[in-house]
Amino acid sequence: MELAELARSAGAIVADTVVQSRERLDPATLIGRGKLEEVRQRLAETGADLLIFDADLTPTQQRNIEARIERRVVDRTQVILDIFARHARTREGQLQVELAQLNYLLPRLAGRGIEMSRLGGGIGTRGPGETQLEMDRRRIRRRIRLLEESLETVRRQRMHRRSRRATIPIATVALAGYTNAGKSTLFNRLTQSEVPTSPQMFATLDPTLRMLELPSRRRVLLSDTVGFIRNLPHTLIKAFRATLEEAGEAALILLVSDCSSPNRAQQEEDVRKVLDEIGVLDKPILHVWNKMDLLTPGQQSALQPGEDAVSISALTGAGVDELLRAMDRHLSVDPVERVQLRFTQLQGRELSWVYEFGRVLQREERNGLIEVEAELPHSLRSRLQAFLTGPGASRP
Ligand SMILES: Nc1nc2c(ncn2[C@@H]2O[C@H](COP(=O)(O)OP(=O)(O)OP(=O)(O)O)[C@@H](O)[C@H]2O)c(=O)[nH]1
Ligand SMILES: [Mg+2]
Repeated sequence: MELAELARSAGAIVADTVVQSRERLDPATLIGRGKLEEVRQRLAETGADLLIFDADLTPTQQRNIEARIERRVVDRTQVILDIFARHARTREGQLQVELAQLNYLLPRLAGRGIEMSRLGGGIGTRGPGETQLEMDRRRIRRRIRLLEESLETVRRQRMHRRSRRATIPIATVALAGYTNAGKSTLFNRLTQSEVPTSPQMFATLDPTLRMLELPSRRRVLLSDTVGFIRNLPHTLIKAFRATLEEAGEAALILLVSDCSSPNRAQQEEDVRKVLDEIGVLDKPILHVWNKMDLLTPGQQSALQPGEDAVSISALTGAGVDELLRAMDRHLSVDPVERVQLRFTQLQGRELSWVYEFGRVLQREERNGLIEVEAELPHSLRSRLQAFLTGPGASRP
């Protein structure tokens, strides 16, 4: 069960699982009175000290249940926040997690206030609990504003870096997919990097970019980033918007899924929902069916990838060459073209772009001029319009 995996990734040991299917949910405690009693007994028997709900609880529900079972109660969002907090490494990641945590906490504080003011003062008086709470709340709001400002700065820096990147035209390919699908494993294989990978969920929080060369010799930037999950808590989408926006700048999205998972279709759908929410569903998407090695030969041959999908194993490397070729095909927004160019000795910067982002087929030096035949992505060709010679030189 997914919640059990989440709990383990957050460092919990799962003692027991209780399932309730109920048409009508109890507004006060979500699950019914009888079920709650059963849960209370199971907690006592197993000695568990924490109850995790696979749903989002309102602050009031959380308090009511805690009062009834006399144990700490957390909901799914809180578990995910905990995992994120464990895995945030960079300053930006830590700011984003803290912001999400405080936004989660704020309305919950209000609920506690009622209790505290009851404890603290009589009818009609503002008890010390209430005053304390107001102070806490004000402090938290101040901290939230500060975090939002810091993140806005980070976001501007990121945009700035992106626009600097854009002056050197190079397409970004973004990895997206459910948590644990194998994005980082694939990233490492393609770019010979060592981003940490792990069977725990949400191993990656911080976006990473690396250069990658495709079979056409075209270079792209590959980005690895945070994984998605069913009902990704909204506070997290909001906090991680800057990170997720990387996908928005991509020329191509690789939607990685674990084809050995019985929930593959559902997970893919969930990822599409988040992509839709951050407004990038109109980008070209190449589906990558990963973990093919876990399928039986029969299951493998039943896979029919088609034009928009490739089946691979990031672990063994099977299918990866085909994936690279497919990436080249899907980057049709910036196709590679063969051109002839002429530079003077003073135009070394532009010439170096040709070497860096294209493939030089031939080079000759004549009367102090450098003549080059090369294959270039269309975007770079447009920028080097003034240097084109030979056929098609005046074509835009
Ligand atoms: N058998 C098999 N295991 C794989 C394959 N690709 C990845 N894994 C394993 O799946 C687990 C998750 O891989 P990651 O690369 O960390 O997954 P991710 O998508 O980056 O996950 P998050 O960063 O948590 O979103 C790791 O234990 C990997 O070793 C594969 O092709 N075959
Ligand atoms: Mg990862």
